[in-house]
Amino acid sequence: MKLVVVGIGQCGGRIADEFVRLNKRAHRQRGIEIIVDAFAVNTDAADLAGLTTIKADHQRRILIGGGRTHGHGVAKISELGAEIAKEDSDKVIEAMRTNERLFEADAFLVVGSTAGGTGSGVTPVMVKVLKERYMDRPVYALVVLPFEHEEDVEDRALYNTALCLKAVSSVADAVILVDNQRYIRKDTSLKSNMTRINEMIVEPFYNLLCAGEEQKAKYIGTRMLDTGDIKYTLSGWTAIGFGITRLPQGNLPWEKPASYMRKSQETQKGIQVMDEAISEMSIACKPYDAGRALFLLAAPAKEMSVDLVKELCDFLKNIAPQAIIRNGDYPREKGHLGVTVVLSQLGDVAKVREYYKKSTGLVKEFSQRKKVLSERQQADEEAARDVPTLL
Ligand SMILES: Nc1nc2c(ncn2[C@@H]2O[C@H](COP(=O)(O)OP(=O)(O)OP(=O)(O)O)[C@@H](O)[C@H]2O)c(=O)[nH]1
Ligand SMILES: [Mg+2]
Repeated sequence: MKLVVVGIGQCGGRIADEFVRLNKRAHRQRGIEIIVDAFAVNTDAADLAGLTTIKADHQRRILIGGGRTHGHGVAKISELGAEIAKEDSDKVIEAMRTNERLFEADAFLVVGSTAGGTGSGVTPVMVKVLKERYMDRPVYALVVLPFEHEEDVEDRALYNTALCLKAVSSVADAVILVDNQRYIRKDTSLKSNMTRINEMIVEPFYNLLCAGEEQKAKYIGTRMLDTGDIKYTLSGWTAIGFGITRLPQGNLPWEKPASYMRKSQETQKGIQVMDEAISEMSIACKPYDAGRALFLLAAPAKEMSVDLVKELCDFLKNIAPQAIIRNGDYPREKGHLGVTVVLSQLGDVAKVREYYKKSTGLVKEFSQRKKVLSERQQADEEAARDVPTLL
């Protein structure tokens, strides 16, 4: 599957940058292309300059709202981000049109944070505009939820998140939820290491996007997972996860287990890795609530059997009994066994519901704050009424 990636705001731009690196890796290691083009869109010029891999021209790193923000961002005000996006989205579409190969893309992926003003405000508008312009392509959103400590100290982070989730879910074909907090569960030192977190966010997409793009027969599985399967599966709230394990390298006869043992070890390993993928999903969710799901098994051809695929299918069916499951095998990994899992059409995501709930109180508070501010301004003007003006 080939994507056009559009990164919004600082977080979105950096993750789009990471997708470009993933594409370079696919090219280098496998000779295939998974990203047709990538763009970074921001209201902040310095953030755009800080990217490293997206082409450094004005058609790829696009500053919007320059007239209003003078290139300094929208300071967390998502409403301003959305207004700017409505005015300036043409700039992005124009830039995309300069790429004649854009139509080779199977889908668009718009990426942004839900807490940032630019990410939360611009992402839903961008998705809407792309859907209107390219009606025959799905437009997916990947949105990054804030760390807990950000929610604790800044109620704007919560409020922006609720606004963004509501808007983006009403326009995107699927919303892939990525919870920053989940990436530091095992290693809190990662909190300050955004690059590492971003690598972990994009990693599950590697095999998923590559599998359907393979041309050589030896890299095409018994059941190839292609673009059609992914498009069918992605719908509504979505989570993605990836697990991997190194396979024993024993090549000498006495290092090889007997075939009956090998088979049960193989199945056990496969299930273990799938279980890891599910517990490492990008957002905490209940597989039981998924309406659609897919999994991709990647391993050396000799390590994959029809039985293993069947066992994995049964395992997933067991925990996601309501889901229509698509699956595939990808004979590519050397010395590793990897499983990618996507759970989609999630009926109920507790975290999303929590954001909506917590923000209802804030709606009143923010409009009250706005009112107080304008009353103060009025009082100031009133007090200065009799002072002569110099201008
Ligand atoms: N995973 C990840 N999260 C990030 C990254 N950069 C920022 N964030 C998160 O994104 C949120 C802040 O949003 P930003 O993307 O910095 O803000 P913005 O969209 O540029 O909007 P403004 O700066 O308000 O105009 C916070 O929750 C951060 O934790 C990143 O590179 N990776
Ligand atoms: Mg910013």
